[in-house]
Amino acid sequence: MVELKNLSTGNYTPDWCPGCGDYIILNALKRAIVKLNLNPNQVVVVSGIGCSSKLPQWINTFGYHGVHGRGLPVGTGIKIANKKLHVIVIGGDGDIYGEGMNHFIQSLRKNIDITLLVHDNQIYGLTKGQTSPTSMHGDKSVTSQIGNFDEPVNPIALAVAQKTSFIARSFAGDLEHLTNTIADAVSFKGFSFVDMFQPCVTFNKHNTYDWFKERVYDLQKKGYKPNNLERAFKKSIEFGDKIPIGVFFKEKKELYEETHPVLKKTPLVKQSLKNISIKKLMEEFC
Ligand SMILES: Cc1ncc(C[n+]2csc(CCOP(=O)(O)OP(=O)(O)O)c2C)c(N)n1
Ligand code: SF4
Ligand SMILES: [Mg+2]
Repeated sequence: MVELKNLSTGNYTPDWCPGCGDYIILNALKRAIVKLNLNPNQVVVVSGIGCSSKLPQWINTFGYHGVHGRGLPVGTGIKIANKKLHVIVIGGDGDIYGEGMNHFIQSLRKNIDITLLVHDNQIYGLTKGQTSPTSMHGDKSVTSQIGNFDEPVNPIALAVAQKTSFIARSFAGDLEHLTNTIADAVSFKGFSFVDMFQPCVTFNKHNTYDWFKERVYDLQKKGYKPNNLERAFKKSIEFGDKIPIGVFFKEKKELYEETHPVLKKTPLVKQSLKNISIKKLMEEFC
């Protein structure tokens, strides 16, 4: 079993607000890595910008804290360069479904073996509580003083529409469910996506731990089988007095990096440049 060093035992501690769901997600991710017996040097955690995107700073794997909304293309690039690594992209609802929405959709349709974990607190936390893509219709915020006019983005339904190979949702108020769902997503061979309800205790006074606890139920405990797209779509639009968590859909598909003629041989970083003339390449592209 590997032991993950926690930077918070050193001079630094996360600066998330006390009670923030980000602490629980960080804890669950570490537990999942230990559960899968992964060596931290086999794992890269990539993020964008936001409270949630600070997570790579607090885990002793490789990490990349990038620019807003761009975790997915960076993670895709890392996987293409070295398919032996476990790549985990994390971000907030603003980061992935707002600034990074185009990358989100493109990633859902490309079956690269990376995991996307979204801290969905239905608010822009870091910038002090603006309406985000998943804020509920009618919710008030500093940028929606008379209530949000828009319908929230439904990330699970979007993933179902793209037949994404692993689609799940979990909740930071249930550490065991979250740990197991993250472990299942990371060990799944193919693009795996987990939307995670993550209460922002400072700026989102509507979608609290109690609010979710009254509503969420575990699909798998109800005997739901995640092998049918139409059934998955029906479940994906259920969001009211009852809200499903668990695996909505999963299906093994051809992997991009195992099908592409150049990538399938060996990881790009291990391929020789001996017979390649950089000068010729430069001439071709300049
Ligand atoms: C291109 C760009 N636009 C806007 C910002 C300002 N900004 C920083 S964090 C953030 C919102 C982050 O919200 P979310 O992704 O939901 O993360 P949270 O803080 O809620 O975890 C914004 C708009 C930025 N840094 N870069
Ligand atoms: S502002 Fe919200 S999301 Fe950010 S650290 Fe505080 S509780 Fe967490
Ligand atoms: Mg957010």
